[in-house]
Amino acid sequence: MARRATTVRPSVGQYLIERLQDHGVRHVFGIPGDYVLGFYDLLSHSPIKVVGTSKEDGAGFAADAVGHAAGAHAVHAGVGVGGLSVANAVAGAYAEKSPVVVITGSPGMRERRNDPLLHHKVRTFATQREIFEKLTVAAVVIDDLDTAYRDIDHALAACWKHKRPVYIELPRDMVDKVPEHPYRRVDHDEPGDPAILAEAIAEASARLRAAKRPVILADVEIHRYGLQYELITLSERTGIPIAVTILGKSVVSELHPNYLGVYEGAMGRDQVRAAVEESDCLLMLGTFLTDVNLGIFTARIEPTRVIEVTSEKVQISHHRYHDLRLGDVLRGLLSAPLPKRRRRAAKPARPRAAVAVRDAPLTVTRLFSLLDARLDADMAVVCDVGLCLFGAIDLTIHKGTEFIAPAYYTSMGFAVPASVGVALANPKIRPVVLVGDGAFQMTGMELSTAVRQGLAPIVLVLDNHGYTTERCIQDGPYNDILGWNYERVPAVLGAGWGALVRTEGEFAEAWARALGNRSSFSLLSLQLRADDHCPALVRLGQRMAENLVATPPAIGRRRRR
Ligand SMILES: Cc1ncc(C[n+]2csc(CCOP(=O)(O)OP(=O)(O)O)c2C)c(N)n1
Ligand SMILES: [Mg+2]
Repeated sequence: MARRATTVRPSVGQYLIERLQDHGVRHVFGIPGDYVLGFYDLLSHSPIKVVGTSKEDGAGFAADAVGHAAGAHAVHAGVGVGGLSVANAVAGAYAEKSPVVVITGSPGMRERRNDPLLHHKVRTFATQREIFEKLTVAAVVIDDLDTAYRDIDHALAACWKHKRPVYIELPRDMVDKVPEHPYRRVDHDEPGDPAILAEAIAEASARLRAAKRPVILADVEIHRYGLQYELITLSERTGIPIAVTILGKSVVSELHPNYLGVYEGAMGRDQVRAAVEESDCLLMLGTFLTDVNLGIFTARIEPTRVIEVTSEKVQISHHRYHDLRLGDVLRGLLSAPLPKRRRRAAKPARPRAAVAVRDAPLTVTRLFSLLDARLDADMAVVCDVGLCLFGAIDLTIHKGTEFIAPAYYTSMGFAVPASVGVALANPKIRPVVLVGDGAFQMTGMELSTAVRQGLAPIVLVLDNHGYTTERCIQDGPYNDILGWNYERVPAVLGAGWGALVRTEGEFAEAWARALGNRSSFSLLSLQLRADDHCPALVRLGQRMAENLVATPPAIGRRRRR
């Protein structure tokens, strides 16, 4: 991007709003507090929409979900109570690379003189910023009028470049102040060194040309940097098939003939595992080597056969190239002379039309088959942590970036609030929320936000009477929770539609009715046995139990209904 110089003299608050818009922010999620009311007033007179949530972590998950699809998003959280409530969601955005801007209104600079005990203060006025320094790539307090514009630009540029959260604290008496001096605005977007890029591309393409069984393993950074088109073009031009990790799932349409499936070491399907592990040149694009992505480290990938390209480095066997941008490397590979191979991935089977057996009790395996056959290109699967995440691995996502899950940081409570962000970011998409009963009890009240925003997610609550994922690792009474009548949530909220689903027939009927309900949310309370697991979860549970506890796994030891 070319440097552009502009002379601007808006107030600090107006400048922040302008720059958020420049970075594509269309919504700010959060809850007001007295220290931020001035900024809220400015926001409400701007094109940015303020979306009130029930709790700040809901705001954080909603913003994070928008960031998953290469958008920037902002969350407001009041100092102390609000800021610390949003911290977990911001930590997840950091871990999984999502560009979330945290804005905190705080006591004015004049009020801070003599260090008074003002409400919401934890230890000092710096405490919250110090905490957020650990959770973000830039944490600034706009306390100096001479550097205010520059500090805002610095934080937003860091957010955009690293696709990670930043923290901007706005003392309330700074919002309306206008800096005295004009400012030369600079958009930092420095290209990498062309000589390093050329050398990296030459080495990578020579390896790809020489390879007999090259495979691409694509992951999360392809979503975050919006490089889906480049990825699929590279695969189509060269005939190299694409496998993805669970965190990168849906980076390409899973109906594409070059798509292999989700790779997750020994936890995944054998055909995908073999293709990836037996490849003589594995091109890993934007990959995070996390325990979940690597099937709890059951992955067997030979480093000398790998070309690893991330936003931070290119590593080819033991050679490393730094200061390159992921997009430049992908585009460089696209223009490199690479042969077109005829060998293609076996075309993935379209999901078969699973016919519901009317009175058959619903099981986890059948639920995912029935659901797979019913997903379409206008739906995004927004998935929480638990059994649903492992079951969802095998769902067929029709378009790109329509599977959204915290598959590395794995914070429960993500999906319901995230679906609000997903639907607001793209109103043409209908979120299908997969959430366990435990996770629903954490943030399900954000359906209230969906109602206020006129959204119509289809929420599938997998009610297996507690923490089944934990039961797979180690069972005990601490995995039981209070049973709720989830299908009656609409009565509490005065909106939406709910159904209790015990059989396949009831699922088919409730799904059809939910599809037709475009005016508000639909909630299907899916009654499942506590000891009903999907195969991937059983494998994960065994693996984690081996790692974490001395006693053998307790799967199925305690039977529930
Ligand atoms: C915020 C948070 N707290 C605790 C955990 C640990 N944890 C992982 S899975 C799980 C159980 C999930 O229960 P539920 O949502 O009912 O899904 P299920 O496993 O039963 O399908 C727990 C407690 C977590 N990942 N995140
Ligand atoms: Mg559960």
